[in-house]
Amino acid sequence: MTKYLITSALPYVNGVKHLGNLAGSLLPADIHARFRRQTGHEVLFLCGTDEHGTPVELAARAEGIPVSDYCARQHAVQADIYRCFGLSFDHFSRTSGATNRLLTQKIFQRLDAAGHIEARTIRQAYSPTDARFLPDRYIVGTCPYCGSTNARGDQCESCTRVLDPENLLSPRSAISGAADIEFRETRHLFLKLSDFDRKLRRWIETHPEWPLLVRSIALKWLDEGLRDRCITRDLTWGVPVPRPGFEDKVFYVWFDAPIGYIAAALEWSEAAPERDWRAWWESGDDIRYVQFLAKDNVPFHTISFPATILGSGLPLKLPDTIKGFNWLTFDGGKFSTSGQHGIFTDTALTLLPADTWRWWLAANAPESADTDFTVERFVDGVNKDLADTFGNLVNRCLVFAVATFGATVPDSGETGSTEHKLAADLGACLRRLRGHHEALALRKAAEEVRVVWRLANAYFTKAAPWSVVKYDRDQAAAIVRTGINLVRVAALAAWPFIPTASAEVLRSLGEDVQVVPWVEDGERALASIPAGRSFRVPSLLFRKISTADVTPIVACRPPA
Ligand code: B3M
Ligand code: ZN
Repeated sequence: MTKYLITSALPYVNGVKHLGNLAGSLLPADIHARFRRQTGHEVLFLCGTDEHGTPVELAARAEGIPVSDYCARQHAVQADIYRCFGLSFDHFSRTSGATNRLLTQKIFQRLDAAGHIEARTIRQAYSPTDARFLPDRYIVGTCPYCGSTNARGDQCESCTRVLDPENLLSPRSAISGAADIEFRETRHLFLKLSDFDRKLRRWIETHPEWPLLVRSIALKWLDEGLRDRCITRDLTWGVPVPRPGFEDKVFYVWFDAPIGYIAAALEWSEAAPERDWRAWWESGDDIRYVQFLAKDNVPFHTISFPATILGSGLPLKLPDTIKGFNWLTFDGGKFSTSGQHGIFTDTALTLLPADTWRWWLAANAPESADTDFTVERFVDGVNKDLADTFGNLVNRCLVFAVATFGATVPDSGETGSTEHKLAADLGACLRRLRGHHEALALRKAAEEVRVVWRLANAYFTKAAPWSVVKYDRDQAAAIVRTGINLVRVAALAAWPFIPTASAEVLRSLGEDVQVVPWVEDGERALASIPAGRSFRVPSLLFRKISTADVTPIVACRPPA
């Protein structure tokens, strides 16, 4: 049976992430991992914090603590939040760990030995006041095209032109404001991406099934011609470059970050003797590797990381599928960590159960276009789906069952043609649901879960056991038995999306929640819970919420 290696893009360690980060990689990856486990596949689901880069270093400096302390603390904060969101990683790693450092250095040395690395001298902005070289985006100045005084060295946000820091008029340091910017020569190492042009194109062309978003971004990069990429930086925080003459430099964060996926598997493997990371990263057709990421990460995952792997000559897997996401916007604007705009994952958890957020974000995933989060749409959506449809189904079925027959599944009565028809409809629906999961179509999968819930509710309403019981108690018992089984199917279908609530329902029915099964045969599914089994009504799953439940937290949290 195929095994699934699943990774989500590694969130930067600086600052608690907002709902957009959850929606655009972490959550969809978790839903897929859960679906694959549910269908009996072996899964290795990996993630971790991306801990290098200038913003991380500056965040630590702003707090006046060592970067490593800052990272350790913020890693723990994020790990805890993701645990509360039910993200079922097999391992949540850190790119600043020793495993990733050693692996990154080894991969670099192999690239170097194979001739894919070239040293070049470039001119870089240096500020004597800051005593450091400044990355392009940390130089600000006046745009030579539109005159905006806040243009960054890499781009002017006012006129969107791509800039070179040397184009800026009156450049100054974004870190200190110092205007003593000079351009100094410095030696750097470049990964010769052009060496991989043909191989990458062939690889991407053999995957016509990839989402259009991902393919088009990757092919655009190839069509524009691959430019060699500088993979070193004049910084102290990062993976040290193991080459004479470059001792005072570290790798560019995007060089070591994706290697972090492999390092995560290594760490996972080292934690128990029966685990073997090679069985996941070095295997062939029995493993499918699926990556989840936001669209701005696509070039790194379709071009530079695959080039790194190919050039290393190591027998490591390239992804079989890359699922990219558009943006989740917030009230028509960008979610932003630095701009404090949006809802952050920690605050979200203090207000509503994780499943409430999970459901809406998955059901409205920014797949084919951006999704705009508004409080009204969110409240309306979760009330309709979770309180009125799923919660209502569970409650009305089980409350009526207990009140009429007691807290055991009644055994009298026979099911008939209505239930056969229901079983057939249910089976078709569950097969469609599997298809949507397999196609990584999140919204469609969520919509199919709604169909399961609606089918179940419609059956119960139409069968009306509360009327039938007045003249045919056995018939009412058969309806209730079917209803209880429908509640189970409704929870099973929803489990990848809302695992906490689903597990609560399954437990209340006396089901094992360690291994949550997948169901597809309608007849069998409706006869799964035997007569005589005791059950209970679970506590309220989803209360109705109002905009007042969400509004106070909007845009109120400072970046960590
Ligand atoms: N940390 C960017 C991001 O969070 C980056 C992803 C790394 S994946 C290897 O969007
Ligand atoms: Zn401009």
